[in-house]
Amino acid sequence: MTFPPANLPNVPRRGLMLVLSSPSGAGKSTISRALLERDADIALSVSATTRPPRPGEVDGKDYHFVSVETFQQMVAAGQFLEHARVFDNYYGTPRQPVEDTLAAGRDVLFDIDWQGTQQLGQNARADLVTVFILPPSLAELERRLHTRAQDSAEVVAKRMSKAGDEMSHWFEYDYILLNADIDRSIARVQAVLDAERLKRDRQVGMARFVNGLRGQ
Ligand SMILES: Nc1nc2c(ncn2[C@@H]2O[C@H](COP(=O)(O)OP(=O)(O)O)[C@@H](O)[C@H]2O)c(=O)[nH]1
Ligand SMILES: [Mg+2]
Repeated sequence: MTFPPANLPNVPRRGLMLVLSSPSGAGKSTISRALLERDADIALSVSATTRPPRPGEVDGKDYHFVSVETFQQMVAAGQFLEHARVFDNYYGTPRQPVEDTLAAGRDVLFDIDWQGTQQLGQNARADLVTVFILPPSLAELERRLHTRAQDSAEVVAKRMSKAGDEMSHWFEYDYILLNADIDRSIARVQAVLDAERLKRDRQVGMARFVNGLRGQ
């Protein structure tokens, strides 16, 4: 199913920044992928990372895979909107593509952790909508991490041990989603996005439109 934009194209609105965070394996990537496929008005922010690519990951699409040295140069040059160390690697959101997407009247989707979410919140709270995704149980989280089978047992164990820390930040998010049924979760994130697009403050062209309706 394809969802239409929130309002008429001739009623401009401010773009928003939709953040999805979760512990590894809660289903965030699946939800993001589905959202991007169904909705032409939102684009993914492709992060830079120093972690090596997993099998099947494409440079420039899943991540910009960079060396630690390049990452540090980008930090020094102010090229990141936010950046953080997660597990043993660095991750950061390149600034320019986000600004370009918002300027073009589209929304931006971020798959970032709680540290990055906090940093974005400091600079752009009004444009930020944050969703935290929780697994239905710890056993289910572990099962998903194992069946993904892209990481070694050691990496899975490490991610499990970090899940508790990550989940402790649920309280900092606008929306909390328990992902027990993937289709339902996708529909719910879409519902959040649709509702947020309709917020009055984002509809910067509405006063003019209503004046037109009233013949003024
Ligand atoms: N702060 C921040 N976190 C990021 C960024 N990109 C990815 N992350 C987070 O880093 C964590 C690890 O991501 P990844 O290595 O792809 O493994 P995943 O947990 O299986 O998705 C996830 O929580 C991501 O949301 C970024 O640009 N900034
Ligand atoms: Mg991910």
